[in-house]
Amino acid sequence: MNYESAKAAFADWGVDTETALAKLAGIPISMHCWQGDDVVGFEKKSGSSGGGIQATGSHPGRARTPDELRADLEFAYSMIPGKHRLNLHACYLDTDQNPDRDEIEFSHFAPWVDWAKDQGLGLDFNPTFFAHEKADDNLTLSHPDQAIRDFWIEHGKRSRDIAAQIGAALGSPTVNNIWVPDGYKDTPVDRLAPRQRLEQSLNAVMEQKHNKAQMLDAVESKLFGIGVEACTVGSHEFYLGYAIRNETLLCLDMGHFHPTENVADKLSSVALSVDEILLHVSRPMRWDSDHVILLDDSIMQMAQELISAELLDRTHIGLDFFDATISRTAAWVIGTRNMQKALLRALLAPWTHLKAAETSLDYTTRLVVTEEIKDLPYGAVWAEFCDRMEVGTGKTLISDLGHYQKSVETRG
Ligand code: RNT
Ligand code: ZN
Repeated sequence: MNYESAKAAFADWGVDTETALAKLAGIPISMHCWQGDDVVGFEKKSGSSGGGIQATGSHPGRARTPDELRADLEFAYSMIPGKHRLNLHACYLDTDQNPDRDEIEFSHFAPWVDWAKDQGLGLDFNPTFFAHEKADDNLTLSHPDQAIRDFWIEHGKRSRDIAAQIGAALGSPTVNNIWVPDGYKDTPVDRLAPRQRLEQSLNAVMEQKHNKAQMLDAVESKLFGIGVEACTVGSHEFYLGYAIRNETLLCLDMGHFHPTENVADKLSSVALSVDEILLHVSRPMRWDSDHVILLDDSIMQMAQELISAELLDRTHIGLDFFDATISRTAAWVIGTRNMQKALLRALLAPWTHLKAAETSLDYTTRLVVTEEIKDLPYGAVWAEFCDRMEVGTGKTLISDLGHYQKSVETRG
């Protein structure tokens, strides 16, 4: 079906495809740097990520340097319609120096900022509280040893400063998201003390107030990770309370809840208590396995909530997955486009009609409509969007992704 017929099909339902396309073009997705190199980073030391997260697979082409990662990102962004953001982790610094985590400075990230400026991208940031000898016990900000806590507090403070400077340099607020792996493999006898320590450490990290036009604080909860199955110090309840009391953003990672929980359902509730939300859109499979996101029900429900509850203006959409068994650039492109496709579908839904049916308790109409609109020609509208944004679809996309992948396979 061509775009004009698709436009007419949606118009029949009272939906204007042009409005939807214009809205979609203005929704930035924060693409995570760590899909490009399997969460390794560029510190001058070797080692795996630790902290209960792990990229598995050995597909050729992993980016080994900041230049390689930037080249891969440029390619990926060229395959994704619209203007987006990059989510950097502190361990992705770009410098000849070898600062420890408590020594990082803005200058270590300046090449990223120059590049982002050049590319017209916004940047987000994350302190890295894992893959370090002082995190080997899976305890950082909640560690019983004050010296270890102080080390990580310094890292957290510096990250916020760096994020604020990045935001100032780019003229767009940098979301600085704190996730710590802290937890216990086996049942702790005291769950309160580590949570009190985490809270005190976070307070120390956040002590300095920053201009919200430059930096926004976010905190990310988790149910469990590998090696911390019995208790995660920064649980959902912990951070929900923390975010409300301290007026930070709350980060909801879709892999950080019980598998039967519907993370989309949390948005509207959380939105009543916090001003802004950060999403880590991900795909858990049995656990926090961080698979590339599909255009599946969980992602579409998330997009529906954002549109139906009008939460787009207060939600920062970030992605969080890492798959090393496939082309890493393709993983970025497929996942980011799927998030956009889900948003497009939600933008094309006849919300007024659906909400009117629901308010009048006419659940039959609601069900007929939600099921009938599944047959509408979303593909033609998406193809038009890609066309206008000068990015390929279908076979062109497949061959472009394939060509690029071939070009990086000699990396070794
Ligand atoms: C880990 C969290 C966290 C990380 C990144 C690398 O379970 O989801 O967001 O994936 O910080
Ligand atoms: Zn996450």
